[in-house]
Amino acid sequence: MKNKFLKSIFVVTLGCALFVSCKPKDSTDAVEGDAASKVYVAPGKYDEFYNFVSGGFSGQVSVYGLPSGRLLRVMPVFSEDPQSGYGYSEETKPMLNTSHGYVPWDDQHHLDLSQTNGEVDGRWIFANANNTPRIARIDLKTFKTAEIIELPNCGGNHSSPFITQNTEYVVGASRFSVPADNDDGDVPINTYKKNFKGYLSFVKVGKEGELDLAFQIVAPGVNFDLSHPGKKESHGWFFFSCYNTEQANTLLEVNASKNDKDFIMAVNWKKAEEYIKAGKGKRIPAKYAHNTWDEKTQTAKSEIKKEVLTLDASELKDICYMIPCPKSPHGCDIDPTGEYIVGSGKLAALIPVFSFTKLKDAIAKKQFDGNYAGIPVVKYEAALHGEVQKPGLGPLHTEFDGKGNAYTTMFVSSEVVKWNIKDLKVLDRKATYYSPGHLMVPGGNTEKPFGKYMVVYNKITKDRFLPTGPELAQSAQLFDISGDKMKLLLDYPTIGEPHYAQGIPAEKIINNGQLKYYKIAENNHAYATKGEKETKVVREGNKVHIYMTCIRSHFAPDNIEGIRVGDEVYFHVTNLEQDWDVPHGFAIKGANNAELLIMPGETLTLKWVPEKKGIFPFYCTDFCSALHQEMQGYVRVSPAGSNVPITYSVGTNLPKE
Ligand code: K7E
Ligand code: CUA
Repeated sequence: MKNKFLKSIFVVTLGCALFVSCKPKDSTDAVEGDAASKVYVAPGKYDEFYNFVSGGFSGQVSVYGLPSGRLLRVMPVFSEDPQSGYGYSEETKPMLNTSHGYVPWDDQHHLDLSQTNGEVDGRWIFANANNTPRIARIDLKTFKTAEIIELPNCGGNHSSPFITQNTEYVVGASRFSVPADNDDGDVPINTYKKNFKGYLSFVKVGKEGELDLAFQIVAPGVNFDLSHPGKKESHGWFFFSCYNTEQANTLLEVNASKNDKDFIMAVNWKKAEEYIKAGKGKRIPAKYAHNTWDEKTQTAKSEIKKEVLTLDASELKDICYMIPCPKSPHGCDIDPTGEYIVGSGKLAALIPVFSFTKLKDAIAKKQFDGNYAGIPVVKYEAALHGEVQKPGLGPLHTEFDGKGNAYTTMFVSSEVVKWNIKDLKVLDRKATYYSPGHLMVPGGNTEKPFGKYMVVYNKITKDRFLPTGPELAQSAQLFDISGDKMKLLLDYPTIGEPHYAQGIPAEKIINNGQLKYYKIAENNHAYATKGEKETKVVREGNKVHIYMTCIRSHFAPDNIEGIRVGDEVYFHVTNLEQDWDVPHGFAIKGANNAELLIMPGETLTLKWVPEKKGIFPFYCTDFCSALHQEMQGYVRVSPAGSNVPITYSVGTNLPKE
């Protein structure tokens, strides 16, 4: 008994000791004296950088200012947003359409800003959806999701949406290989090796940003994880990390961790383009949605595409090559010169850095070690520039500062490590709190990084902030990287689960035609009401269209009668304001969807099917003026079949004695 008690004390003490020793000891004094002044942005002053952060399982993208870490906005992309009505208004519902029907949620991991000549240009930001494979384009004039394209033939679009140096292509690929959509997918799961394939998608980006799935490369059924395009000399190539080269279909934590090396797949997409031009592509049936937002009609439409052009990587011998990479690589990052390819093996004790020049040489001299599923495997040493020795444990992602240095997050040892790209020497290491995933230097994956700040996105927060029950926010940590040593400046919580992020000098977005409001004269919405005189209520069978306007501080009409139980009522609400920052909201009692948040000059539609008779108040939800609380109205709902006539008015339906 006594013995047992002692034993348990011993276990507790040992446990504590372990816990304490795991926790970096300088957790609070890691911040140096002048940190506060470096992140202080005085009231009314702007931040220096925009920071776009993926929302992970929130499906959205959030926007922060740097260096303050202030949250500026959350932009709805792949998930419904009751706050703005995204996914609830009739105009926006088609944005979330897929070949599986309406999908109101996704898991959003990576972002990439559009580039011109290898530099971020502030036009668009692209976002991936991991679960139901999609790529979105967000317009940075309006901070609105402008387009979403679904990717057929794949599962888990993770290594996406990385883009080439002039935004020629944005890519995607299967993390979860599956049988192609048009193949018979009703096969035993343990026929993985025979029936499951990986598909790499090359989505062409047009002048106005329009997305078009140009072609897909059929690749072996492995897990494609991350990717990055070549730059400068290596422009024309794309590099994808892949794991599960064991092709396991169960218990991957064991069965996909057997091989000593997996691969980075190098794809010569310029060559692939040539094959497409030469007619080597094969059209196969596929079904995928392409959703576009039309600024003129302020309405989205969804189109289902039926075909895709494919190239087979094992038949066309010179578009894909495998570079062996230890061990279950995750991040695949290319330095600003385009010469160095960094693979981060989650289970590797070193970081391999490959040379593009050597890779090209090795391919020319056929220095191969056989092939993998018909794709030539380049000899490891032949492509290797060198290895970073003892960088830390669990390397995940690498960014660059443009001054010859790389920064790699170490998930297991909870630190970020700075090293020199040429001589591969570790220069500095700093603890992070805790278990970092991605990190971000503004422009850090382009040819021109702005190497002043670095943000590390941590997976585990534990004791960093006031506790909020079992669920804790994840956290970002801002570092100053302008000197030789990294300096921790700030911790701040984030929305959803942040994975990758992007940063850009604020003026590149501010000076790129930011929209302050929609011009009412240019509003070509099918149900726009451009002045109060045009307001009306029109019954078409059991459909009722309400052409409504709002302006400080009333709706027109605000008294509506003659609606019947079971009617499909469409409130088409136009905000007549022509001034920055004067949205109005619209909500009605009992509506089983959301509110509308209508920007100045915009029209949005809420569908409402009343299920009971009675009086239903509606009101403005956004505090817009001193008389905001007066901004309200009533709808009278009569029983089905009632003959109460349609009437509507504002200001004239005066009290009866
Ligand atoms: Cu490392 Cu999905 Cu980019 Cu998260 S992934 S961390
Ligand atoms: Cu309009 Cu409050």
